[in-house]
Amino acid sequence: MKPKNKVRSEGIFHLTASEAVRRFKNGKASITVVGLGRIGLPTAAMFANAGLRVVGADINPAVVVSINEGKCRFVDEPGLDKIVERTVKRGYLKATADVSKAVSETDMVVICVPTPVDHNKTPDYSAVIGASETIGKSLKSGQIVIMESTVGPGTVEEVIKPVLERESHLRAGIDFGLASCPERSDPGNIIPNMKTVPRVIGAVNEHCEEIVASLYENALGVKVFRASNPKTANAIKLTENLFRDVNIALANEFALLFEKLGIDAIEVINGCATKYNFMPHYPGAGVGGPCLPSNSYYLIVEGIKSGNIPYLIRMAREINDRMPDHVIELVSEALNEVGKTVRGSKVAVLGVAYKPDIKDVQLSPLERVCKNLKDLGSAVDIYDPMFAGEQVFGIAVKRSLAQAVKGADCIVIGTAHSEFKKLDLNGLSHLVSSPAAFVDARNVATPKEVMAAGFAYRGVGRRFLTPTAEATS
Ligand code: SAJ
Repeated sequence: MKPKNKVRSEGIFHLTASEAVRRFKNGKASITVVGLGRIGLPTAAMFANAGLRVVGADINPAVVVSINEGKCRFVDEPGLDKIVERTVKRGYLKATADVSKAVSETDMVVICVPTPVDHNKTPDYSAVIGASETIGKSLKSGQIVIMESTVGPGTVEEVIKPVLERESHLRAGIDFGLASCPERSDPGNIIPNMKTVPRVIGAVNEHCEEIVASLYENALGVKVFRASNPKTANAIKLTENLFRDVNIALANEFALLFEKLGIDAIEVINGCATKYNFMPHYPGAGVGGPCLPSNSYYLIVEGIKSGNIPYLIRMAREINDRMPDHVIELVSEALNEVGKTVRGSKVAVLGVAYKPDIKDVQLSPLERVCKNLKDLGSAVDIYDPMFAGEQVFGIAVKRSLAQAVKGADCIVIGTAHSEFKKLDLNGLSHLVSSPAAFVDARNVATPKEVMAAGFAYRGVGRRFLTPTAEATS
């Protein structure tokens, strides 16, 4: 049972939950969102869209300027641009580079800064610690701080809380409120998710939980799962992501196994998916993005500190991180089938984003695929509709699929962008340097159709038949 703290007069933390929410709704209370990236900007926009006064604070002046012009840089988040434009125009959302001033003039602070892992796979909390130091210096009694950034369980209680208390000379749970509400949105679907996906909230005490839960329920209209404390809320967020990473690793392990057994892993998984309690996950080029490749290490670090080092989630990371190497193996096999080698071949990589229809290459496994191909002596061209004409991984992305494929000895499907789900395989076969190879690392094409178009085919987890075997099968 969390200790009930005494309710005092000033500041929303010292009001009843209903009074606090009323103040936000009638504009007498306002919110600062620190960090206006792919989570922070939608968070600020959605609170502003609910009629709350929001100040978005970011250290990047260019981000501040563009938002105050009503612009949204995330072209792949449907609906976000219109909400930003409308809420800025109506004065509900404004941006500033002065975090301290924003904190001193508002009532609640939501932290949405990045929490990456460094090259040693060690969580890098410098951004959240830096933000907490700045916030702490301006923190007043009665304010509430909410951590939406993903951190290891215990980090809010053991790292963020002491920083806020040290810088503010205030006490969490007594003078100010502190809660975790880990972000749970799917990049590319953030606005719909923020309207429908329940939020998990864990606060330092019951009163703070009541205010924060009431605000998210009333302002954003979402259901709230009330966790016992911030540590538990962060454990829930990490568990759902690590569950996904481990299951993707299992799918990748099935793919590697079934390829050797001449069994089509996609057919197997789709068959399994007909059973009511099977959750399909699919093999591919590997696991990328700002979340899954990093989240495991937040928990692994806590495990190492507590003396219980997890095995399965570490093994899953190793399996997923190995998939780009497997893609190279498939490219080599397919090129060998047409008498070519990786060295000296031209490879067209179609899709480098870490997942379909999103403009984001953070920790994309295709970076390793492109690098390894170049290291092995291939000439690599890229086409990705989200990056056409731009530089990605130090490579100029072609402006069209045809430009990338022309004269290629091998085509690699790296991302399952919608555009690649209806490829004109016969048309491509006239553009490539025949005989050519086709490696599908995201299982968007049908093996038989690719082979019928004259390519030497390989796919992650896919069953394939070489032309001679096809003839006799
Ligand atoms: N991937 C596979 N096989 C699968 C699913 C995904 O190889 O069956 C790969 C993707 O290609 C990608 C990576 O894994 O490279 C991550 O895919 P993802 O769909 O999990 O995409 P994310 O990283 O944007 O995941 C986010 C996460 N949201 C948060 O962390 C708040 C995740 O928890 C969500 O499940 C996911 O969005 C979603 O689909 O909502």
